[in-house]
Amino acid sequence: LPLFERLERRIIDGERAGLEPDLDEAMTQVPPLKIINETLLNGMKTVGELFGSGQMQLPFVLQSAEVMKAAVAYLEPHMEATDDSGKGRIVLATVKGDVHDIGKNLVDIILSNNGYEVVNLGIKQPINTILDAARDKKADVIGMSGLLVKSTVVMKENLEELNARDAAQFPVLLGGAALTRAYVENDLTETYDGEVHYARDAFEGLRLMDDIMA
Ligand code: B1M
Repeated sequence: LPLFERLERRIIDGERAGLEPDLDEAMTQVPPLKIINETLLNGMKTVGELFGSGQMQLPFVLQSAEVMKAAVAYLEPHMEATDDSGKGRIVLATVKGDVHDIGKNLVDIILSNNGYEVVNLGIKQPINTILDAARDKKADVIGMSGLLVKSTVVMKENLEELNARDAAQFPVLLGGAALTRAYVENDLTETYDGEVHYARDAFEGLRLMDDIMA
């Protein structure tokens, strides 16, 4: 297979051996972020479709996710970073009950490379932990990620909890595959006493952070 198709195939097949040389070769042709966005994420999309339609079993999805993470980790040091720093601080977490973290970690990388300090709490984080960290670290923004449909409900409950705990001064950034712009901009805006923003991808997340911090 040609290089970029082969890389996409590696994600779908969860084939780790030989990944690095392929990534090295790819980086001689296009920037690392483009490899992620246009090649590797296409592979993950196919994995999601195969899994969703019952053509792929969970352990294979996990293998694909591991190759994806290894690829992103390999590419990250080669990504362009701005010299800015101290643009703001975000506490970032995948919400309670949800283990998906590839998207959240991409958001971390994009924000970190663009002047933001990211406190990445990891997966399955209850709102108490998120809020404590936001207060402790004096975060400017709280970011929550979640891919499951039930995570969209958890996010709503989290916003209610932030209201109840007098924490609506934190602007909140939300993202993840099961969320829709309409749900965030209609339902969740209504729920939360503070600002709530929807990011379709990590780049929109960066743009929104720049808006919030402006
Ligand atoms: Co899961 N999974 N999974 N899974 N998985 C989905 C989400 C699913 C849609 C697959 C499917 O059925 N087609 C489905 C959810 C269905 C639903 O809720 N209706 C699903 C399911 C069902 C499950 C389990 C329940 C399966 C089971 O156990 N029977 C289980 C859940 C466990 C749990 O969470 N409690 C499960 C487990 C797993 C694995 C562990 C095997 C693995 C995750 C590994 C890991 O993350 N470390 C996995 C994977 C890999 C997927 C799919 C295939 C791919 C997800 C992914 O990494 N995409 C996924 C299919 C899909 O999403 N369509 C699926 C790439 C990633 C870059 O995209 O995270 O969306 P994403 O991030 C994007 C944007 O959303 C945005 O930016 C990123 C791009 O720039 N973004 C943000 C994300 N967070 C943001 C935060 C922001 C801003 C932007 O600001 C704060």
